[in-house]
Amino acid sequence: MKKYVQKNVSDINLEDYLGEYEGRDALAGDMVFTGGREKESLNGLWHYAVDQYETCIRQHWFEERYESREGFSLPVDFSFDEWPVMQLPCSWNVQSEQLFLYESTMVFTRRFGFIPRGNERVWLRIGAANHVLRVFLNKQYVGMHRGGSTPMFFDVTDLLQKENRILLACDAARRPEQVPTENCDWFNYGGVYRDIELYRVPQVYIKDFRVWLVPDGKLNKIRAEVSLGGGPSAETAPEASAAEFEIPELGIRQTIAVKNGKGSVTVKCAPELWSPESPKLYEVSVTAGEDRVSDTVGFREVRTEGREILLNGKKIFLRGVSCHEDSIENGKALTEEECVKILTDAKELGCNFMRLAHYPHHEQMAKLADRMGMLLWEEVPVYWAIRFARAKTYQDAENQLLELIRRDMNRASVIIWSVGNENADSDERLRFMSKLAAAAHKEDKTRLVSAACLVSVEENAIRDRLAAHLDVIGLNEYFGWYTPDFELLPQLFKNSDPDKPVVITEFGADALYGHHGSETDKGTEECQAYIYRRQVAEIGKIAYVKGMCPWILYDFRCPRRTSVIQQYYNRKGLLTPDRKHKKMAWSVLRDFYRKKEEEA
Ligand code: GCB
Repeated sequence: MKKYVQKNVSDINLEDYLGEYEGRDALAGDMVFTGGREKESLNGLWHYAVDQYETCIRQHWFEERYESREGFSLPVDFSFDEWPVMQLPCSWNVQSEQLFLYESTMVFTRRFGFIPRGNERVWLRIGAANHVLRVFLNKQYVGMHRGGSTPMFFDVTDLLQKENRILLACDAARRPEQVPTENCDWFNYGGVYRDIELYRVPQVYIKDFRVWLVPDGKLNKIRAEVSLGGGPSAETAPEASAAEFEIPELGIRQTIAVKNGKGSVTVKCAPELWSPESPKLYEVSVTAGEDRVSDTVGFREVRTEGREILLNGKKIFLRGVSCHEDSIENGKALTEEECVKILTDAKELGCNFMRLAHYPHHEQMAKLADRMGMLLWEEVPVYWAIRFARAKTYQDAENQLLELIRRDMNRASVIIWSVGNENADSDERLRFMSKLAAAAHKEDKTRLVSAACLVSVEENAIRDRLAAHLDVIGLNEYFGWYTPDFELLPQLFKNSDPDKPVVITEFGADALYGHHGSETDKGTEECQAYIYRRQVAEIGKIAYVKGMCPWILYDFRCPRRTSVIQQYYNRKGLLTPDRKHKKMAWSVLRDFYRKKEEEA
């Protein structure tokens, strides 16, 4: 009894109540390949409570200290099974008006049954929770995850019972030291907004499985790499010594020798190549000991040569558009239908390329893009004024980048990893982002690395020092809008002489659908369409510009945008936020892309 009374007192006087949870982060190194695996879903109705003061983690609610001791019963500040319920995954802001602007901690809990099958390990995978998630299972702290858009894995083998209680404390607070930092140009949706699942694997299991077309210009070799996890104890190297790699449609069945848990093979073959026009996919699988995983994979090569981007050895112009993960009804928790609609709209616009800004979108986007034929730029939220000097912020950014790369490594649609957006060119930022670019190159030698850079205003040129570390230079420019003098755009192109391809990663203008006026009236459809006309006319003339993805496909929620035209939406969309109505600029871009396609 005494212990608990004292604990209570220490709870309310403890300043560093988060300290005890540090050091148990789920990281990229904990990820487990899940393709083709059976899963047990924990999606569904969860009890929830708004917990603004984080009393749950201060007071250790997860310990469930409500039993009576020596005749006294202890008061508690929670009643898990009597809390209201919410369907997870979701963005909580769009579940009720009361929660719309809530940006702090929410606690979720549910019970679930589990039937152990003996010799197995069990991983809890949560697709994403914004921004920090702390996980508790059966009265124990399991671990935490930072980064609001990438998946996390926890080994819960030793904690699971027949009847279980899981508790999730999801902290949506914006903080200066986080990635992204506290200030950004999109809505900060809170929640556990991607799938919550359990995966059973054998004691020795396939931890990672990567398959790609070797990018040596020959288009005739597939490489597969496999790594194993587990083993009789964590210290011992995994036992399996061989794995079987198969692509039945290509007649490939190849044994991979596995040493110290790792193995790889390069197979000569002639796959039908994947492209946006012909998105051919193959079933691939690997078996090791008792474990088997599979995936559906396209084979294509992307590389640069001078100022060209080559897809399967052919020059390509990226006819793109940018997009946020944001919907009126569902916030960031887009349904599959919504994702299909995004890709369908982009196709109708004439796109072969999309920029998924400014953070990793749901993995189903890349899977659908593989199927539907769309090239993708994927990005980590190193956005604006990140704390570049802080070592832990770097670690967080790099971990998010590696989680993204490992998650989408087998997606043919993804051709570019972006390490950030619009960061001012300081020495600290150069150190931070060049290291990040090197980490992306080291992890994945089959794709291009880029970043959306700012125009050098002093020189009106493409001069970002980070460009030396990138394969493709992304450039955000807002001539006609934030930089009203349009004449500066042709000047900028003349002043620049990049030694690699440039993609115009943003340009655009706000317009409220149905609001009409003259070409110079800001906020009208005419003004937006005029800016698009001028932009495409200039961009179309520049030989080193190898692609573009204007800002943006749909209007999106944004707390910074308060004018009568905006009403808390960024109105630079080519379509309205309900995805129903096209603004006039839509056809300007569509016509330009049609012309580009004919020229190709
Ligand atoms: C930018 C940012 C983007 C903003 C956009 C705007 O340069 O990269 O996140 O939403 O401008 O509308 O100002």
